Amino acid sequence: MRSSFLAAAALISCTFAKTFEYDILADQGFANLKLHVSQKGFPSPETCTWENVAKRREWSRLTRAEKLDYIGAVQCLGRLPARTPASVAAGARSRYDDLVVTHILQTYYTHGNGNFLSWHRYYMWTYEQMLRNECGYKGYLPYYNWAWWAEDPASSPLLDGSDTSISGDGEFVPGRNATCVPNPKSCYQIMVPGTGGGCVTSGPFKDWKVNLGPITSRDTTVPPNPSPDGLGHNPRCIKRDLSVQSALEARDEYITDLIKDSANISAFQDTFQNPNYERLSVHLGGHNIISGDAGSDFFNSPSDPFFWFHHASVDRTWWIWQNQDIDSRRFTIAGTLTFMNNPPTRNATLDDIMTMGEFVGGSNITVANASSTLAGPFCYVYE
Ligand SMILES: *[C@@H]1O[C@H](CO)[C@@H](O)[C@H](O)[C@H]1NC(C)=O
Ligand SMILES: *[C@@H]1O[C@H](CO)[C@@H](O)[C@H](O)[C@H]1NC(C)=O
Ligand SMILES: *[C@@H]1O[C@H](CO)[C@@H](O)[C@H](O)[C@H]1NC(C)=O
Ligand SMILES: *[C@@H]1O[C@H](CO)[C@@H](O)[C@H](O)[C@H]1NC(C)=O
Ligand SMILES: *[C@@H]1O[C@H](CO)[C@@H](O)[C@H](O)[C@H]1NC(C)=O
Ligand SMILES: [Cu+2]
Repeated sequence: MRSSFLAAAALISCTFAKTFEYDILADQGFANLKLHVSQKGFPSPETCTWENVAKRREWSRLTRAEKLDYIGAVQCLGRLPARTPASVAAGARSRYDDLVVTHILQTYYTHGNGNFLSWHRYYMWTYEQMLRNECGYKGYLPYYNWAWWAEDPASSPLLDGSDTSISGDGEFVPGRNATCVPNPKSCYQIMVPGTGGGCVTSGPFKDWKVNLGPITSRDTTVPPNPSPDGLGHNPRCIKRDLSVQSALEARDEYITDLIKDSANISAFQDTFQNPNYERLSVHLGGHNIISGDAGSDFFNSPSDPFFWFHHASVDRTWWIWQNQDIDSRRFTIAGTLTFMNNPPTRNATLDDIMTMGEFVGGSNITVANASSTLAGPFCYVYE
């Protein structure tokens, strides 16, 4: 049987005439995972084996029908009523918004801390389950491979503005200033304006309503939220400002360095997330590929459907890193409970409970439950 790597390399080489080291690491990692399972068994053999494992694929590898199925399911979440009561978030108008609210409410306890990777693994999976169980989606969570499109994200099938994209760039707004990332107080990188700046004008999400935020958007032209916590109703278009500068911060070389040079979970999660004067970090680089209103907002980023494609790649990158050395990288944790340990909190543990909140629903899981994509509630791999 031809290995998936050879098949993938052949496909990639005819599409791009280029092989990405990131994908080679992914394939080596997957081979390690298969060997590990053949020697030591599946982590949860009663619920997850190669017979039923889901395969998450890059958007460009979905057929037209699969893309339309996905897009329709996201729009369905955008139409279904919210379960979050107005007393919690008056701006939550859809089932999709329930997910945004839980991210906003938990931002300080799920980023720059011990459960960033595990909580987002669980969050991505929860969204995937909602698409499937509440909106009839037949496929699995697709991702956006940063490395493939780093030189020109607008040419990616995800962001090209076609009817099988998630809409593309915003309308070009001239005369804008550069802005600091992550913010003017910590100006690690000066981001020049991208090629958009206004509302998306074509594709399936041109009429989508962003209801919540802004909270910490770099786009200061967005009308403020009626509520200071950003949870009030503030309906508006999706604004994007595609940025090659940011996309290049998540290029093959940088992702590969992140995976290869991070000897432990502490180095991996910190290098992944923390900007410095040399590099924006792959996590921030990926978010700011679309920049704009929601795209640059630490709290409200899930309001733009690009979020899920980016964070599926965050999860894939963690999966690749774990697969390089499964025995030592599965049950490992570093960091505290709070963002940059502010305010100071105890160290996170594998027994900590993570929640999607009462209104998204689903059962709580522990950090340990999220230590493998073949264990806990999960059963998937990345192709
Ligand atoms: C750009 O920055 C200059 C100098 O700070 C300021 O005067 C101007 O109003 C800014 N323009 C925009 C569109 O924000
Ligand atoms: C983690 O690895 C980094 C290098 O990637 C190293 O500098 C650091 O000392 C290690 N930390 C621990 C706690 O082992
Ligand atoms: C928390 O973790 C750090 C880094 O691993 C360690 O140095 C420290 O002793 C831990 N604190 C407690 C209270 O266990
Ligand atoms: C889930 O965890 C949250 C926060 O720890 C807690 O408030 C809630 O009661 C838990 N839900 C269930 C069903 O155990
Ligand atoms: C999570 O881990 C706990 C403790 O090991 C276990 O009892 C529970 O079944 C796990 N949950 C899932 C969904 O696998
Ligand atoms: Cu997040």
